[in-house]
Amino acid sequence: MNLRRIAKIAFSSLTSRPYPESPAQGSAPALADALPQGFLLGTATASHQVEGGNDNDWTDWERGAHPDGTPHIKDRTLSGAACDSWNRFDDDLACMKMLGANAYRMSVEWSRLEPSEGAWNEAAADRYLAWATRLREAGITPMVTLHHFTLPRWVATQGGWMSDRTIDLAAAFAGRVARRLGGAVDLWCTINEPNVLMTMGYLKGIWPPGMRDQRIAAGVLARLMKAHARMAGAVHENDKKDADGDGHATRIGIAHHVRIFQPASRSPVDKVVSGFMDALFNQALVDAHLHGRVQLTVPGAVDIDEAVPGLAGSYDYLGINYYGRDHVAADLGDPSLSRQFVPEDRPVSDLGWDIYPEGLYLVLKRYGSLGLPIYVTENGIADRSGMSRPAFLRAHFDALVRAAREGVPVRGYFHWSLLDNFEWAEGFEPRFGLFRVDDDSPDKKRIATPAVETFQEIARQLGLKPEAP
Ligand code: IFM
Repeated sequence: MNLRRIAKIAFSSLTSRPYPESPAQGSAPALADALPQGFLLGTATASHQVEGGNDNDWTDWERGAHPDGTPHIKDRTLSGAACDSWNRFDDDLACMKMLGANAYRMSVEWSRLEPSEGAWNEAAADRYLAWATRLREAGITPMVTLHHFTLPRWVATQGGWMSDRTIDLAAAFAGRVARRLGGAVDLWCTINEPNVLMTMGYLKGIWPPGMRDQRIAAGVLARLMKAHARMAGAVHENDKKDADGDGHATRIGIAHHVRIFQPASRSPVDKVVSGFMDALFNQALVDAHLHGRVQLTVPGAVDIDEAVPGLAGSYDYLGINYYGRDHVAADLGDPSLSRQFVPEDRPVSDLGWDIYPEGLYLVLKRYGSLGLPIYVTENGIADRSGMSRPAFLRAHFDALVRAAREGVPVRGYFHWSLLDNFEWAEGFEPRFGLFRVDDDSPDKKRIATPAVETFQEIARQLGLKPEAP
């Protein structure tokens, strides 16, 4: 056991200040002055959640049930045709233009591009390249994520992220995509939310492959970090084309889900447990870039401290996915030694997530001095009525602007999501889209929610020009 590290985390948890509830008051800053030239304002999606017709490790999982009989997907929906974005790029592009967005974060589906080992689907690669090219022509910068939770079946059956071989396979895939799309793409993201993938798939068993094992989970997170380093290297090697002529052919980072872990009480035990959650979930991925080591510690269970070649300095930017806050109470009966909850008096989303815009400001301030540009690669709310999203978007964007004003090098904001889509184990019930997708209409009509206007206002304040529908 690494006692020094354990003592360090415990000490800093006990001495850190409590999180404030609400922002310091001040006048709303003028956006164009606060944010840098070229600030990216966009939306984000992921292939499996929007494209439809995918066949990967989720496809079987969606049909299955947990040992106690509860279905893997809460509302029993299948991703199926999803938003049919695979066939409706024109509609999606029209939505982006209507928003006035100048960026779009999308992912490419490994199982589509490489349906079996070594086989390459040129037609699918052509389509992704055409999308990236069309985005660019429309003045919309594409950010391409290479791995957003799903694995081809043939990778999953070889052990997926429990096997070291997947690191080699993912690096080869990344290099190939970079060669193919590099002429239109400069901004890349290796892996979406390694910490969430670890938690849901290997600690809680809610996602494939349904494991619940702390040691396996930690091993998976370590492997994802190694894969990130190799994938980033492969993309730099294979994408030498500077699509926008800004002198950078490739900028690659990671989309890191950062949460606020608020001790549930002033008890030192709650504070220390929150500190360990923070160290494992939030800080480990940032330290990996700073020190080139994967360091994961859960007292009594996990103790990984390993130097990884290529990891130090492997982020050209830090992507932050921010959704909110958990209150954390010690619970020695739980494998994570804690219980996370949201107090009853808090405003919450349809998924019961704490709406805490101040947290975005705090997270940006926390990571603002790493010397890395920061993109908010995701931020959004499950809001079926669409009535809470405008205030959510405005409050979070204000938090971002406040951090930028105070010197944080924040270079972009991507709202999750462009469209209502397949929300993994929750199915289609939660709605995150700026645009609702009408499943009853034959052409899956995209319908603007009230937050489209909020987004357009922000776009106009940045000098962008939303188009009439
Ligand atoms: O839908 C997900 C996305 O795939 C990853 N980040 C969080 C979103 C909302 O849960």
